[in-house]
Amino acid sequence: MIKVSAPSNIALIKYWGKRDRALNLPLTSSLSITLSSLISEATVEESTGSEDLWDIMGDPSKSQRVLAAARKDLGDHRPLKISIVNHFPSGAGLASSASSMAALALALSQFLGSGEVPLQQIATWSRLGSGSSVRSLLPGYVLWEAGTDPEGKDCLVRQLHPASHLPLSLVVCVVNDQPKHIGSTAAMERCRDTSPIYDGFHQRNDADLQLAQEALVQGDLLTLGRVAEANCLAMHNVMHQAIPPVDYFMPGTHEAIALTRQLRANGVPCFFTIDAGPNVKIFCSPEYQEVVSQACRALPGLVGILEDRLGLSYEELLTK
Ligand code: 2P0
Repeated sequence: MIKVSAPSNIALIKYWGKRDRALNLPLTSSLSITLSSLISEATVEESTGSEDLWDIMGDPSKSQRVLAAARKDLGDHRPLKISIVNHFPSGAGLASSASSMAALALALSQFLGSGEVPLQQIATWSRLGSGSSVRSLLPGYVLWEAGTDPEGKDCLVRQLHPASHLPLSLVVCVVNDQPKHIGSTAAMERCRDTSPIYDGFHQRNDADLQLAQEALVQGDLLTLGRVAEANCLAMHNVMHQAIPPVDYFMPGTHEAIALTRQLRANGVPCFFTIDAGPNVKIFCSPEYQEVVSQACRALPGLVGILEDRLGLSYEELLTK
């Protein structure tokens, strides 16, 4: 039996559109931070019956795509028993599909491939379950390159910097911990088909990504935070202009955005980002985590707060 865990990741420059749906290839590159404690755990063992047994929350189709890809590459078709547990709310825009698909792909690489499978190949399996999951395979600041190859040969994931380069803490304002009303894939497709600013969002990607990468090299959190906020709001504008609109925001979302701006005006350098859900992730240097978290506790529209940090090394990621 193999048990592997993988952390969630949060994009600072977002992935919001595919160039190939079947292969889950992104239109543009994205940049993320890999967390430490918001994790999913995948267990793989041989099934005693003649069919695969699944013990996972929700629809197994994403996991089945990951398993099919691993089996095809490794030629091992033994029936398996697979369970996946998310140690934080699932399907609520906290990237549980990213951590769970990354954990599953890693577990399969160990169980079926004896740990000998190259990272980019594991990423290919994981990507078929959830595009953004490839970024959870590496710690620190991670770049997922879109590439142009129709089969995705140059759609690669790589670490830009370890977490220690620019340590960050994260305070997640949980506005709603229930599964979202529309999944990411369907929401991206509605945006592609109906939002007049979908193409514009992807055209600005290069500039945002370059600015973010330069800011990272300089250790310039202010510039990184500003471009991350702008990129996040641009992505949500794309959604808000879709027909019908994809609107993940709730009253607590607006409260947390306003609080972040107010804290910043009061000298606390913190920044927000929001994914496909209403929950707001506020990031800051570790020394400001407590003041941010205290301020968030006073917001009436939240159902909870989660705290995490960047911090895993390669070794921790693989052994956690
Ligand atoms: C991201 N999100 O870059 C963006 C920002 C949500 C908002 O990647 O369709 O569940 O399975 O590839 O991986 C959501 O991602 O989507 C996502 P699919 P996935 O983090």
